Amino acid sequence: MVDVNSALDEAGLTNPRVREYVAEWAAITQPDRVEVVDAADDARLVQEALDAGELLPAGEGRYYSRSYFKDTARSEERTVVATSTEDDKGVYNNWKPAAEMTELLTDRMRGASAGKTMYVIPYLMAPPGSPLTPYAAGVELTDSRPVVLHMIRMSRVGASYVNELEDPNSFVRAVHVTGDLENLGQGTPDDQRYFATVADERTILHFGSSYGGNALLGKIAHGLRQACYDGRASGVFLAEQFMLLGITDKETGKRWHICGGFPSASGKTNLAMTLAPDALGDRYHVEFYGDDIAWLWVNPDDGRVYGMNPEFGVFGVAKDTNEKTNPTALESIGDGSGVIFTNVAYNEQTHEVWWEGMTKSPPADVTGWQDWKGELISERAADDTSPWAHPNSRFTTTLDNVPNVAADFEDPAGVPIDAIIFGGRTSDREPLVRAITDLAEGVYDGLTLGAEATFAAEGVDGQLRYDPMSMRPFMAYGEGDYAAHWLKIIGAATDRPIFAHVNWFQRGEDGHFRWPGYRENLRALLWLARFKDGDVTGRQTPVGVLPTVEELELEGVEITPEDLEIILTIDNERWRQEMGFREAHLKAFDRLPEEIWEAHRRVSAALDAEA
Ligand code: GTP
Ligand code: SPV
Ligand code: MN
Repeated sequence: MVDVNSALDEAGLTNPRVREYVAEWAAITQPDRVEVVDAADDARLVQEALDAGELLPAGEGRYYSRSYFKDTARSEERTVVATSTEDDKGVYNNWKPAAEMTELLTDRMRGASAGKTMYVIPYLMAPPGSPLTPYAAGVELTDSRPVVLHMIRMSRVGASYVNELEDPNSFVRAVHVTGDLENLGQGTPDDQRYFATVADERTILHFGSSYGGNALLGKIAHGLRQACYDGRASGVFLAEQFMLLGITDKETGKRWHICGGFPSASGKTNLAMTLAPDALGDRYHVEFYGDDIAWLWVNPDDGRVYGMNPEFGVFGVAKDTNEKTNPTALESIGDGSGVIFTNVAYNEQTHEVWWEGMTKSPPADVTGWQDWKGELISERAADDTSPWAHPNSRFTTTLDNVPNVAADFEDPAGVPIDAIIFGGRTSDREPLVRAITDLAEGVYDGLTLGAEATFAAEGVDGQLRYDPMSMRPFMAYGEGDYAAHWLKIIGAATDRPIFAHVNWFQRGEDGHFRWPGYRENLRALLWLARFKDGDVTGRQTPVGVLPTVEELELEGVEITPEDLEIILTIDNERWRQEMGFREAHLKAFDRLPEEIWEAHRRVSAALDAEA
């Protein structure tokens, strides 16, 4: 039996509840060793991972890793939320009884870390000193060293975060066991994987993966799923799959903070890290706060909604990241950044990395290049056009590597939110931006967010589906109650943010994007900020206020007059058809607040009146 106590003593981990929890799970998973992790151990752990071949060198202070080829994205089917009351069952949360899931996962994990080290990762999902600290502490147990290295980049790691808790029991118990990846039947009827958040016990049990949100439990499982549940249980906050950025108008000194939800792999990282387009760069400065998660609450002192990013790093999609689309991201993964690339293409001789869209064409000299599976490009069949990098390949880097990270990104007070935006990949119907001033209509808009799914989840790429607030894969309880909680939290603010829906992804018949996107997206946000401040009036439509062509700052944008007109127009017929789909979508939700139905009927009636 492994000596848990001396490992905890050596690391100065004193919280008695944490010690009991570690001992309990060590007895179940039966590792050979126990090691408590601190962020300061990173260099040593990186070296160990290099020696073990888990990491490969990718330049000065840059690293490369591959995950098992059947383990490259979140598995939504195998992910469940478990509680002890069926009231928590929603349409999307794959609800299961807590007792059943705990028993099932305990069985799978029994003895499954034999021969391995159990790493104990005490972490905090908040800037230190945040008012939401009681919901932010956790301890992940994992048998994977690469997972430890990712957690050190994605969250704040050290024993002090759990030793100093006011209530020693207020930490999330997050157990990750990799399992025998080659024999888990991924994607077959015999799939052995299970990723469960036992939300009312604040316990996360993930078995059968070492990739991303399946394995870094601070991020999605705690930062979104558990926090979504805790936010409602406490009545205090919202936890959302949101990016968060700041914009400063250097001419007037005005400053705005905008947060918002786009489904996985739909542009949050790119927008949050954006720079002002060249033509506007002298006037506007954009600052980065967060790219994937925001927790929101109301500050009673000024009646405003505040937001913060609970993460410490970025787990960004590599595909199409380049000098033009996201120069900031490239800088954040440069030499000495400590970045870890996962599942991109790798050159074993030069240690370079490459992904689709990093440069126009792949390297001409294929010597040494391997695809994400480790197969040599030079040995590919001539007709093999499959991508070199996995479409969900990613880079992991810390927030402080992002050159335009906001000076106050770690301010525990958070930042006041001016606007909440929703957006997704929608190839028609959704205009560039439409502003929504009414709270219920804003929440309704989030609930009816429709988008084409991406490779961030297994097996759903390209399907059109509703994704409420971009939380579909992370929803912890029923959608009707979720809507009510939104109305309650944002409704408690006396000085409220404006809502808006944005879309960078309308396409022409030939498939081209009608809007150039990326850095140009700032123009839509600037219009929204000005509209909120009353400096522009826009044009009222049944589905919100749209900018006029004159109001959008379009200097330097390459777009045809036809495309511009289409992205600033409401297709009434297409929208009225959409209202029927929305009705069916909303009807599936239990206890949907009447305010949301009223908003739906108001928008419907306005569309009918204009038909
Ligand atoms: P998760 O980390 O999975 O939650 O994703 P995300 O929402 O942060 O997505 P990200 O910003 O990484 O973008 C995903 C993909 O969308 C990348 O391949 C981007 O190149 C592409 N993308 C982002 N913004 C735009 C845009 O404005 N226009 C177009 N056409 N593509 C974009
Ligand atoms: C997402 O899929 O939305 C992500 C990546 O942010 S993961 O951490 O794998 O969930
Ligand atoms: Mn995400």
